[in-house]
Amino acid sequence: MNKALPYTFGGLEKIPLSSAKFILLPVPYESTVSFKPGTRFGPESILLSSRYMELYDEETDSEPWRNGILTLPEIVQEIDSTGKMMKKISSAAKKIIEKDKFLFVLGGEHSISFPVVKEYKKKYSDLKVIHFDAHADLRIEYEGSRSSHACVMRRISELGCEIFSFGIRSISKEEKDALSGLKNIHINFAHTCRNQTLIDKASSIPEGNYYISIDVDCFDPSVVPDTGTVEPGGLTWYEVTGFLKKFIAGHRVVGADLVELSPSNHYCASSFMAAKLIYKIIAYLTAKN
Ligand SMILES: [Mn+2]
Repeated sequence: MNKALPYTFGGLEKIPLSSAKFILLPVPYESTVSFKPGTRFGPESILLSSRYMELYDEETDSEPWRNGILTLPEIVQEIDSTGKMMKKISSAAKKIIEKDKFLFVLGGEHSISFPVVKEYKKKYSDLKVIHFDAHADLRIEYEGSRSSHACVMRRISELGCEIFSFGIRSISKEEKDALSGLKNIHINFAHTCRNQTLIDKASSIPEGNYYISIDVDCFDPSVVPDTGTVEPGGLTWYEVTGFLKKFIAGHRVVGADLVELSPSNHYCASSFMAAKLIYKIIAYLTAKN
């Protein structure tokens, strides 16, 4: 049912699930994208780019791959049924979460975060979400769909998860007005996330079990031009990694995803950035222990 991809993350050799601490699950799902299509090519492009990364991380002076990173076959897209696709993602996520592995999902569009967070929430009842994005993703529905990428954080908030969003610079009046009633959502607009100010915010976030969801459009288009819906005024590499390093050092993170990469054929910086960011997160998580 699932399709093996020609590449593994980092070009690493396949290892048994039992010896892997980090499980990468490619989910090339795309159905509700608003503008530029192509997020279904995201996972493969990340894996291809990741082969050219150094596996030694100079910042943490470590070799994160030695903790065991396994790339699973991709979940084949159900084009005609969103419900069917979400069920497939749920059951794949459940199997990994039950085994106490760190699941890192590679999207695909942002709607795939919902079934994964839902499964994590069953295991960690206090689950909270760190959300990097240009958009609030808080619509009740979008173009007739409640499963759209533009609604994903609204759906997650309905699970009862507290959400901390960073880099937001695109929000509708309706979403903004709804915020006063959505006490579990904390929005940090992009203009309040500049330089050290963003990094300092990491220490004010409460303790708990966290899931990190990174929509690559949180980055400035000069860093990541290849995404579904581009917004100017985004975050830089050092702002995001600086925050994550500090946050991970002081908090318990149990799972993550990186979504909305829509790779171009002419320019590979976005895919290389995505691959490196995933490896950096693994480096920060393993440097802690
Ligand atoms: Mn998003």
